[in-house]
Amino acid sequence: MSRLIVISNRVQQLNQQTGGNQGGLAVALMAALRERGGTWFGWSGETVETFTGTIHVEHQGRVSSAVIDLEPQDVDEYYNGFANRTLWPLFHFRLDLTEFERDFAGGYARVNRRFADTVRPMIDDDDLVWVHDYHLIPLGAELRARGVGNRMGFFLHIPWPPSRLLTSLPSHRRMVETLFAYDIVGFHTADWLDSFLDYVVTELDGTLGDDGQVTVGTRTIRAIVAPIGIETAEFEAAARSPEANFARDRMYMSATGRSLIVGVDRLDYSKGLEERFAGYERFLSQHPERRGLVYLLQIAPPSREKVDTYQEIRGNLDAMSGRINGEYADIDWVPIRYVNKGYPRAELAGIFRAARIGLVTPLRDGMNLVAKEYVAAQDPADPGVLILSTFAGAAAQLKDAVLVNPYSAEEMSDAIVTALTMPRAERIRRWEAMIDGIRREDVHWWCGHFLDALQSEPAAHPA
Ligand code: GDG
Repeated sequence: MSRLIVISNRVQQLNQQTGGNQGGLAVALMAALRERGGTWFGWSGETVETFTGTIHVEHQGRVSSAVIDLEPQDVDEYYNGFANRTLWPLFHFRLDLTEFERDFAGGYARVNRRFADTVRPMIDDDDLVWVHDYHLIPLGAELRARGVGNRMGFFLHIPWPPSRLLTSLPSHRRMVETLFAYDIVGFHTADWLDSFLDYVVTELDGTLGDDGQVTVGTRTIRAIVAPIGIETAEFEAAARSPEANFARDRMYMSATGRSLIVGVDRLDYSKGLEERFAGYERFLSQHPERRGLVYLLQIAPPSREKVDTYQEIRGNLDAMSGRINGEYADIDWVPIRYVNKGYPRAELAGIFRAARIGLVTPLRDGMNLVAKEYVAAQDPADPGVLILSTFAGAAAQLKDAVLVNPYSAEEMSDAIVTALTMPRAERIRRWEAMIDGIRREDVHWWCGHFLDALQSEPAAHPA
């Protein structure tokens, strides 16, 4: 098996494998690296006044991490700028929130060059290079320019937007063309892949061949669907651990017989939290007979706090939860428990297990791992119900969830009633249908699927 070089914006610390607010990407990639051995390269999260290119390396068994510090201007323009103020909103269909600044694009290009310069000497001839996500789209082209002939793959963890939205990005053609430096480009769903292919045909005059082949000019790459999974076995076990049982009992005791509805999301506008609160409020207003019998626990650890829109959404959610609680709470009942901090994974698993409903309603999401984790944590004999947005990539696989349009407060309210009144036999039938796929296509399957595709490409780039 070839060694693996994973390159992503941030790198998971080797000694911190559980707990904290770990993104889905981190959980998935650490599992892949432990399996194959290799290096994970990225930004340390730290800044230095002047960029030096010094690499800080740590080893643990067959896995090492290698990180570099960036300049404050890099962080402003590349990370908070182009990645999180331009590409993230644009790729989540939020043109209204997308900021177009030349400085952002310049900083993005500069940091991709800095990544390429520093990681280049760490790449041996036989290594597979796997680049992750929207922060690093042009990195493959920068590495080719530095003589890297290795097989290189790119995986996009977020949606690919419709062509008509993407063309609003001033440098869209140049950016998408750089993807043709890779050998394999992967997406979570057929929808995101189709949007990519549509762009390539309409904007780059590309042609499509068999088996996912896409040609632009003289370059042919393969574009594939590889839906990410979770560490299912580990999460199922975590949900039965003493920590999980403790968290579950804590929930039961504080709930005094009420049904728990749970949401767990990074505080991000793509997760549809305001719409979720509005849907829950609709449920409370339309079903007075059910008030006092349920409560919503929304766990939302803050993220990207340097970006204004993230501060705004936090303010809006504080106001909404305060208003809804003010309107509907009673002396012994609060309808929304809204918590702005993260919990260790095992505790989260216990909370999921205690919840009668998992409410996962992003407005747009590449995949959404929380949906899969909620299902994996359930008691097979008495599982809860997953309410899932049709706009999450996960909806393509989890067809036995109660699917909703997250923009519709009425649909969300109806779905909550459907879930609360669903007979146990139907809950078990739906759960069995979902857990089956979540077990089969777990994160190890995902890595294998992507890396097999990459490994089987002919090395078409002699250095
Ligand atoms: C991006 C894409 C795609 C959350 N709160 C806590 C906590 N989490 C964990 C969850 C889950 C992960 O973070 C979030 O993953 P998601 O997939 O839901 O969302 P993003 O962070 O936006 O991830 C997404 C993903 O990449 C992978 O490709 O699915 O579409 O946007 O694992 O459990 N973990 C802990 N405490 C928390 O409070 N320990």
